Amino acid sequence: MSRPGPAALAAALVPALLLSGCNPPGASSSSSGKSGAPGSAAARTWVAPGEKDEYYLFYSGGHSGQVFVAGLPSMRHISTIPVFSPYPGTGYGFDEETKALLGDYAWGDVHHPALSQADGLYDGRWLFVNDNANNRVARIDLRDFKTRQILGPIPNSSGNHGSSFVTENTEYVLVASRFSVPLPKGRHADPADYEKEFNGMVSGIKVDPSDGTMSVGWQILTPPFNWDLGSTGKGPSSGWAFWTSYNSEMAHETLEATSTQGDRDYAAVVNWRAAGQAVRDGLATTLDGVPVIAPAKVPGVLYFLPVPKSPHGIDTDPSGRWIAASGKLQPVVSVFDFEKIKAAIDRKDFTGEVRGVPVIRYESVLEGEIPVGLGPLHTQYDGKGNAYTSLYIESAVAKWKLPPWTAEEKADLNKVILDKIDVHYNIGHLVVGGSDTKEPYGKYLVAMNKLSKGRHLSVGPAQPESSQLIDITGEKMEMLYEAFTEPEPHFAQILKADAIKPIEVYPKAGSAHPHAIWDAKDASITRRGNTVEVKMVAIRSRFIPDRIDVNEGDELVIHVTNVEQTTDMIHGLAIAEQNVNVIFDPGETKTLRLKIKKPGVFPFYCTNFCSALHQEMQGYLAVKPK
Ligand code: CUK
Ligand code: CUA
Repeated sequence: MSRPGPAALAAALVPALLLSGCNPPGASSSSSGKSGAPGSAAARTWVAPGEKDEYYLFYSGGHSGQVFVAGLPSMRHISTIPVFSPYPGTGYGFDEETKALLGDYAWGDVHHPALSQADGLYDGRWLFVNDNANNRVARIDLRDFKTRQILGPIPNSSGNHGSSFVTENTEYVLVASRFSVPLPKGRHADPADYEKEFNGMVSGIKVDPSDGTMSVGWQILTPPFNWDLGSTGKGPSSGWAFWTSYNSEMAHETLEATSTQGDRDYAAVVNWRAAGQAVRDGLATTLDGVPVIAPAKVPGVLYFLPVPKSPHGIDTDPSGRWIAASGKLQPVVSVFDFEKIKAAIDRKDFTGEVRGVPVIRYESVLEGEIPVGLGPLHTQYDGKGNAYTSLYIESAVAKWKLPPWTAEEKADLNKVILDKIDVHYNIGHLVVGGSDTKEPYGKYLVAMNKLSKGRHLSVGPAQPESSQLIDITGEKMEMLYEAFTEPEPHFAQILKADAIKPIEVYPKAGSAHPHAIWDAKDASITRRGNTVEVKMVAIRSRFIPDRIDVNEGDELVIHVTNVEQTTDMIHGLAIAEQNVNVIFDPGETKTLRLKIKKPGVFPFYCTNFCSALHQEMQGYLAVKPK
């Protein structure tokens, strides 16, 4: 008896794999004539040595507190940008400036990155990210991929999940509270009095157009709903923003059971321009130093819109007219027409109010409920009239057609569902490049899956998350590649590589650091009382000075300038047994400060392999006992 050879086995396997909805790696599916691009998936994701990717993928690192940068289509991890957590790899959190950025916190929970925009398009200046845990927002500068500001904890706001969402010209980064707390913060109240004593908040974080500096512009008080995901308007919805909530029941115990009793939850429809105007008109009250608007007293800033229950996402399409909201516990996406929302507001077509906030009539503004599948979360757009919704329970992405629909489609909205693709496993967010702008790139979709369940070499019981790259240029979506990611991506942004031009060195000419020195002869050690201040130069392959003498109990301050002006020529200063690890990019000056607590001689050395004599780049900190 002969056994089937490998070729026969493969032939039997291929149809099975195709039936299961996923292509074997490297398989060409262009034979179906429906996929977008010619060539095998392997060829289309291969970026040869020396070549570069077409797009940046910025994906949030969840509770790692970081942002990861990968290239598309290769999915290769290029860089880690530390934001809310120290990162010894780049010395983040060890020098005085980044220690001050981190403040009292050693971590954060990054969920939603948002690229800055000008006229509804990415302008390549900044990336904003939220900290769900400690109510903060950070700004990363895309000139050098470094965190430059962390704002917060934001007053009167708790659980900053509903951010960051950037307005069309980066006037604001909009933020909504996931958790409600008694206000002002610091006041104690019994959680049993949740409905009466607790409040939620929507905040407009103002962004200075000259340098991106963020400050709290205004806040709108809300009932204690749990605000979740949002998006901003454009076109007809310009000046508006939207969030879904879960728990409109205002329950405080065992949310899993009680918060899912209602048939519908509410979305917030916020007129952010009107909110800014209300503050300028003196209609806000100051609470914890911030202007807070009570919507019952300032009509026109906040409306509620019923949405399918326990929703997780609400996404405005590139035209700004269609708004898709989905409820995890209902297998549909509700599509709303903003023209109708505007008209309903103008003619006061309300079904009632909650704490003075009008509730818009659902039926008046609904365009249709699309039966996408089980567990719909987030929707993205390709700019060609198609929408893509992640289906958490089904582990799939559904592609569907935006309105306008034909009469026949309207009569049976199953007909607008164009395609479905399986992902592995349990997708949370998904991203299409530029989906939140007027002009999406519409080429790739990245599915960010919560579980990988053994699709990689085993690394023990804790397994990484899986992200999958899908080609959306054709009629049918096509799986191209799968990469494994550090915990835990929630959302991402895709930016065309040529939209930015990061700097290669910090130029000597533009150095404004007050303690920068560019010449070895300017190196110095100065004692003032018990403080010893050192100005040091780092250059291949020496520290100047390379000997520092201090006394036990002194305060030591070292300013180091890496005087290199060559790309990627990095030095680092580590001091043995002093918890010092500061890293300097070419042309960068950093300051570190330490209290000398013990006598002895402590070698210091360069951490970054910088030349053939890198190992020789060392010195001594000599400490005399008291
Ligand atoms: S998310 Cu924050 S729970 Cu769907 Cu935007 Cu992952
Ligand atoms: Cu400088 Cu190694």
